[in-house]
Amino acid sequence: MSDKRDDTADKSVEESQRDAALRRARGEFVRGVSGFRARLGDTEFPAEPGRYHLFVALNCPWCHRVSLARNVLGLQKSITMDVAFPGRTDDDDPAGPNLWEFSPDRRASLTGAPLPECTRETATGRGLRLARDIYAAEGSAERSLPILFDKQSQRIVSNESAEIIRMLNANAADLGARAGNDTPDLYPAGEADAPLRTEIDRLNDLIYVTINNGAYKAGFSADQQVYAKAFAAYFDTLGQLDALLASDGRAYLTGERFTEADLRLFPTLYRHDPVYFLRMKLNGARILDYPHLWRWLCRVYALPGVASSNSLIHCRQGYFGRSWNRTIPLGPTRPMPYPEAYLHPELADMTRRSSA
Ligand SMILES: N[C@@H](CCC(=O)N[C@@H](CS)C(=O)NCC(=O)O)C(=O)O
Repeated sequence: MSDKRDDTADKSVEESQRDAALRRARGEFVRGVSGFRARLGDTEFPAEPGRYHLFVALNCPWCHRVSLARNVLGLQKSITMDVAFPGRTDDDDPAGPNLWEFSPDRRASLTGAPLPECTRETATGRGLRLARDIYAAEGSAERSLPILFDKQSQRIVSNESAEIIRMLNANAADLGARAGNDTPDLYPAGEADAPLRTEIDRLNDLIYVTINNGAYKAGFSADQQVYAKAFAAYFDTLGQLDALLASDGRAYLTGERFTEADLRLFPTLYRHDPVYFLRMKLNGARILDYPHLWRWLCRVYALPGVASSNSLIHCRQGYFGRSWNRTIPLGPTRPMPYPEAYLHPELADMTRRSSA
């Protein structure tokens, strides 16, 4: 009997939950839907500097969207942030497995030491260990990150990254964002910008389904057909995006401005060569093999606040730390280790020449 529920999902934000249980039983990875969807900027949650807080894990690509938006909009002082350990709780944890925890003393097997970016939970005044308990305080059984939290009312505003980045951008000035020309407007609201928004929406749909969530569909599905379909769609879109950038030498996906479409593509491509190529079985090619996408990746990486919005050590620890016999792959190291390679747009030409 088909599950008619909720097929109105905005496919740039979440995937259809139609027959989700059946699809999961057949080995397809189906991502759940976020339950906290309030609006920043309305009477309940007015946009005020210093009032809001983010809970993130740096290995999570959805969290990377919000840490990116916080940095590129210059909201680091206005919005405080806690960072969970990149590996969730183990099977023998008294609270249970697979839970995000704020434990800055936990050692990373990759470095053999605690990770300096990790923090305690600092927003509730209770020093909670688990993100799950932030939800439990509101009677919710959810447990995902990121979370946008209101320190004043001690309530969760949103746990949907697509909406969090849109709201931070729309309320940037009231939140105390960095003024000035180098602060991007990720989703311009002006009448004249309607065609640009349409193009951003089109790219968001394509990139969410085939790249952002597509990577998980490939890497976490236990069905060969589902994996093969996701693999093909992923590299087909990479080809399309490389051709789009090549078509007129544009700097960013929609032209000369860095927009939300670029911000949402970056976390996946940043993880591709050092993590997803292996972990998600997306070994059809490296980003380095797409010369225009590679230069785009290096160009975005060089923007103010981008490099400091994440850490590949957290990504490697998070994606490999509890699987793969707990040993974490150290490559690639040629032509250069990562993330250093992102400082070298010219590598794409070298690769092309050497493979010619
Ligand atoms: N639609 C959500 C997805 C968030 C999400 O799935 N986060 C993952 C981490 S990568 C998570 O916390 N999953 C754990 C869980 O749901 O238990 C968003 O984009 O914010």
